[in-house]
Amino acid sequence: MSFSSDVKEYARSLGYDLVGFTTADTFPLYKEELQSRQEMYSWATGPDWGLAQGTDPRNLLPEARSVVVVAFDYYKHSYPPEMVGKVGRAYQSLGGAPPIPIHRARYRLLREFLEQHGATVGRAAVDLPARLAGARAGVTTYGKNTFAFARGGGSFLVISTLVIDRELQYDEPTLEMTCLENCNLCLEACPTGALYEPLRIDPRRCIAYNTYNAQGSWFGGTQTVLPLDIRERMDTWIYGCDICQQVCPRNQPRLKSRLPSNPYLEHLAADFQLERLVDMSDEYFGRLYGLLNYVDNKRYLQRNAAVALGNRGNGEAVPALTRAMESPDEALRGHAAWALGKIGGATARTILESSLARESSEYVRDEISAALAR
Ligand code: B12
Ligand code: SF4
Ligand code: SF4
Repeated sequence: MSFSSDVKEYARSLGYDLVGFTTADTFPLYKEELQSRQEMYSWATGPDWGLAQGTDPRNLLPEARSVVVVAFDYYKHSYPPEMVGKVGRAYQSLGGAPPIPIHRARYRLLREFLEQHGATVGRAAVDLPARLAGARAGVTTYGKNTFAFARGGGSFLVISTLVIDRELQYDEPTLEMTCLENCNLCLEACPTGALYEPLRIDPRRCIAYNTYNAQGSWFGGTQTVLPLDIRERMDTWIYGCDICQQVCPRNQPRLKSRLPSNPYLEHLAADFQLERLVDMSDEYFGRLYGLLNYVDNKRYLQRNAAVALGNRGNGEAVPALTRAMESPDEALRGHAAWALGKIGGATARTILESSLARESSEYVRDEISAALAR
């Protein structure tokens, strides 16, 4: 067997569903996209989050010759209803992106295999354009929602890339959009208008971005207060968003199939409640951190959970939000006030009024006043 087929065989034995190879040539389309939408991606192209570096695999390995692209289908088990609509499945998935230990281990094994066979592997290639690399390596095509789709399949994939200094037998690129004729369901369903035209998203309006773009997050953001128009549209998402995938006809076979449950997720789901998240202890945050680790501070998840409770609009949330109004964290108090205003009713109003009487933060006072004026 050749080195190329050995690599494919080994990657499949590790559980990867798709494997393909492309050259280490630059990605001009990617450069063009990032340059033409600089204001949308400025948060991701600076020194903290160097997407722009990904336009050239040689930035990861000067002697790069090839890119190995692997994709893992994370929809092989069902997802607990308690967490669906709140946490994106990619994050719930134990096969998710590298920070999740099982995926990191799989990725490390593939890297070691390549090295043991004489290849030099570039630094962890998180910054290569995974979707474009997937299309160039013949592994995936595009949907209007910007997602990479498996050929003839769905988009519930996480994609990883490894840059190496060896030549491989390259696959035929599949750089095409394979949407159903006249379908625009994803664009119509995106609640914030983030998907503003086929194949283009303004990340700053994406619910996913807003849930974890925060100070200290991997996403290099600085946002603590969620924009009001985004809050209204976040529904109950506290980490990620799957809407533009959920509505896609090409994902329906998987969404509707009866799949085995995942015992670990079921275990987490048993006490996964928005009320509990608003109030969460450090110990509980530690348990969730394995899945929700873009933010390094529980306050952002607490804030998101408060917004989600407001959007759920159920009066049962008032006690948890009342406790949140006593938190030392201004951002949490401000978003809890917004949520109480959204829920409305006499009890919520009384809590808001008494909170206003003792509140010293100008920002929180403004949030409370706006909530009372609803
Ligand atoms: C930054 C980022 C985000 C940002 C911005 C997303 C974005 N689309 O730019 C935010 C925080 C919003 C985000 C959210 C999510 N992300 Co994200 N994200 C990334 C990251 C790190 C870079 C994405 C990127 O390159 N953006 C730059 C823009 C320019 O690229 P693009 O949107 O893909 O645009 C493409 C099209 O315009 C296309 N194109 C342009 N013209 C033409 C013409 C033709 C003919 C064709 C065919 C194509 C084409 O080329 C561009 C390059 O791919 C990648 C990992 C990586 N290193 O690649 C993961 C990644 C894209 N994310 C992923 C996931 C799972 C998500 C979420 C679903 C998570 C969740 N549940 O909430 C959401 C989905 C949001 C969405 N609709 O994309 C997966 C997607 C897997 C897949 N099947 O596609 C990736 C690949 C991570 C991974 N390792 O698997 N993400
Ligand atoms: S993930 Fe949600 S908010 Fe982001 S583009 Fe898709 S539907 Fe819109
Ligand atoms: S919902 Fe329709 S338009 Fe959007 S990605 Fe799926 S097939 Fe394409």
